Amino acid sequence: MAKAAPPGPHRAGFAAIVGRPNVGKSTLLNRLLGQKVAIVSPKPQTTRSRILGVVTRPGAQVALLDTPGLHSARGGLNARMVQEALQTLNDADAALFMIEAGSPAIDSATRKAIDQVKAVEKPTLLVINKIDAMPRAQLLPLIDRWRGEHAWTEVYPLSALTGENVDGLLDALVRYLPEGPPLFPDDVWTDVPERELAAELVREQILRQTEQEVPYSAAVVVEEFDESEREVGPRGLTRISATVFVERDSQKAILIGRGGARLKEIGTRAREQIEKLLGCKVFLQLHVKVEKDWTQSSRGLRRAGYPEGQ
Ligand SMILES: Nc1nc2c(ncn2[C@@H]2O[C@H](COP(=O)(O)OP(=O)(O)OP(=O)(O)O)[C@@H](O)[C@H]2O)c(=O)[nH]1
Ligand SMILES: [Mg+2]
Repeated sequence: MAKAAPPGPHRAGFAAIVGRPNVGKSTLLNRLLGQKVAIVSPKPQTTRSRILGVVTRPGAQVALLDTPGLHSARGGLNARMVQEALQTLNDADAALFMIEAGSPAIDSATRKAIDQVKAVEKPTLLVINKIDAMPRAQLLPLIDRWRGEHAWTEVYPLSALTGENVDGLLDALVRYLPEGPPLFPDDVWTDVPERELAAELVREQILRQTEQEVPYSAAVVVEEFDESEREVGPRGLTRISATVFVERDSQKAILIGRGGARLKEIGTRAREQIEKLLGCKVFLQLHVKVEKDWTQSSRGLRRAGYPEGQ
C-alpha cells in the first residue's frame, strides 16, 4: 500500500551530492533510488558526469544529482569533471556534502571542497559515510569536529553500503526543498539514456579489472544499440557494439590482455550487468581504439563522449 503523504505542501527540487572522490556519493545515489544508475568502484574519479536519480514519494519528489568528486584538476577531462560538479551544485536547491568516516584531520583538498560548498550558500546536509568501517567510539568526536566547520542544516552519519541510518535522510532533505508540484512524471527515475548506462557498465568493469592509468585513460562509446529483437524475457535480445578509447598503444595491449582474455572478461561481466538493466539477453561487442591523449584535447574529449561546454 502506498504511504500516505505527510501533512504540509508538496515539495520538489534538486539536491546535489558533492564531495571528494571515492567517499561513496554514487553508492548513496543508488541506495536512495533503490536501483543502480551510477557506477561504483574502489578507485577515485569513477563518476565523470552528473547523474540524475529521481525519488518520487507521497508529498515530495527529490531529484538527486550525483557528481564527479571535487579534486584539483588542471585542464582536460579532470577539469571538465570538477566544473560539472560545481555547476550542478550551483544549480541545485540543496546539497548533500559527503565525507567518509575516518581521521578527524581535514586535508587541504577537503578544505577547498568545504569552501566550494560554503560559497554557494545553499542548505547543506553533512553526510558522514562509511560508518560501518570505523569504531563507533570515534563517531561522536568526528561529528563534533565537523559541526564546527559550517552551519550544516543537519549532520547525518550513515553507511551507503549497508544502508544503516539511510532511512530518514530523504525526510531531512525534503524539508529544504521548495514547495511545488513534481518536476518529473512519477515513473521517471533518471534522464540517462539506456545506451549511456550500458557504456558506463562497461567502463565500470574496466575500472574494476585494470590498474594504474588504464581506468583513467579509458572511455566507452556505444556505437550501435539495436533493439529490433528486444522483448522482456529469455527470447528478447539487444545487440550492442561499443568502442573503448584509450590514450596509448600500451594501454590497448593491457586492456585486451593475453590472447584477448582481459577484454573478454570485461565484456562478460559488463554483459551480465546490462542484461539485468535491460531485462533481456544482450550481445555485446567491444572494440579498443587508441585516441592519443584524448583526455587532454578538445577533439579527443568530443570523440570519447565528453564534449566541452556541456
Ligand atoms: N565500507 C564502506 N564502503 C563504502 C560505503 N559507501 C561506498 N563505499 C565504497 O567506496 C568506494 C567508492 O564508492 P563510490 O560510490 O564509487 O564513491 P564516489 O564518491 O561516487 O566516487 P567518485 O565517483 O570517484 O567521486 C567503493 O568501493 C564503494 O563500495 C560505505 O558506506 N561503507
Ligand atoms: Mg561516483
